Amino acid sequence: MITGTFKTTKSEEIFAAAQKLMPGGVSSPVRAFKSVGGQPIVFDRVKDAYAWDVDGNQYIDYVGTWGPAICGHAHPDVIKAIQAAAEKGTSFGAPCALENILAEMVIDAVPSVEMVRFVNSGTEACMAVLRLMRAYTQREKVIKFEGCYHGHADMFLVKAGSGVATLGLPDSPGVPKSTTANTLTAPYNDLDAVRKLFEENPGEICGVILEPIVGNAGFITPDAGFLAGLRELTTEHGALLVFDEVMTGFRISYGGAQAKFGITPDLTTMGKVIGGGLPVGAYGGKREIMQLVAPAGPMYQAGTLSGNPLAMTAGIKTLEILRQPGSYEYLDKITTKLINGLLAIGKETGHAMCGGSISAMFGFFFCEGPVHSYEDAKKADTVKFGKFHRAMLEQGVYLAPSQFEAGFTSLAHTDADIDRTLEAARTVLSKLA
Ligand code: HOZ
Repeated sequence: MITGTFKTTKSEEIFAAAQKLMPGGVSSPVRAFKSVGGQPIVFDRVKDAYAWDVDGNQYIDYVGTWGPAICGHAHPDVIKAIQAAAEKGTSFGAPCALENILAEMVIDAVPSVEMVRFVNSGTEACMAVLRLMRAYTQREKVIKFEGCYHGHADMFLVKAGSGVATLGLPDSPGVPKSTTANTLTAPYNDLDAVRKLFEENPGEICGVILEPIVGNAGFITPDAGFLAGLRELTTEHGALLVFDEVMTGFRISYGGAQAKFGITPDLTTMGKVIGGGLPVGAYGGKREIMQLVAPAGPMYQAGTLSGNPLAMTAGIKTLEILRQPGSYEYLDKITTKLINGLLAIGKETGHAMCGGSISAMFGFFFCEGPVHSYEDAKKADTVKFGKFHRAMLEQGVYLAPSQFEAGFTSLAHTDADIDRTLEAARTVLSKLA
């Protein structure tokens, strides 16, 4: 816990300079803290469940570099493996055996994946998967859900979550109308809306893509029967079901949300955890569909750094750690303790709060709830969230700087860390107006 005066002088200096050099002073919008007020904290280093800023403040970190750090930051086994791999060169641009190892691990773990293609980010994976959906079905329209975020490719910047929601942006300028004309949207958890879209566009929809648990509009879970209903509807209409598991893959369970819920999509996108903190994305699915990807088939997609040996190494080591018995039980235990504790304190201190967790992913809103959709999430008190966020920071707890982002725990978070976080929350919530 930060004691004494919370000083952020160096962070402020560095961020002021950054704003002259980079748009908004950042490399990715949510980091700028625009929706929570105050200046962003400039990080110096991270280790286990903690981050240290350039002023020397220490935080318990629930962002975990936006998901990859599920084993804890700078896990010694991951670092050692990356160092050894770096001795052999940082990029090959040629096949390497490490790709086979990670591919086998992903195929073994994720029910829908029979073949996989590695890329460099979740955005790339989703961009490619949509091309593949269209190539396979020879149909152009796609259904996505309001508040779901599938990276920043043009076709997906329609009612998107994450930074788009955080900044309250309309769909982005620069995206041609013609590019999004084929992107149809429905409210999350609304099967009737999806059914209607299929009826209104017979034989034209290539598939449905969604976050099986939403993490980019805050944390929103699928209602009972929603995923199964989508599986039925897509099959009935000859369309594909795609789970964007960039956040949930290897986080909700070793087989992702699809293993947890027992619903197998046709294709899956992944990122974050499978790169162990280095830039990796992937898409995979049924062999018959994946065989369309070049050079096996005609659907073109490529990448200079794809399958990079350092990134493959970090991913392999991370998955090796995660598959140790007890990992997910532990993650579930501490995350449940965190969210239950937080909601209980909210109640005791008179704040309307709702939220939940599954495995190592959690979220909460300042509203009565329940939150089933992006529309519901938008009704939460974001001003209060901003105040809570800043005050928690001053207590040494680093939460995602947006109401519209899920939180993440790791194997490195201890019971004592959760206790300290709840103690901080009590201090903050009992004073918060
Ligand atoms: N799109 C990420 C969260 N959903 C934010 C990434 C970042 O700012 O690093």
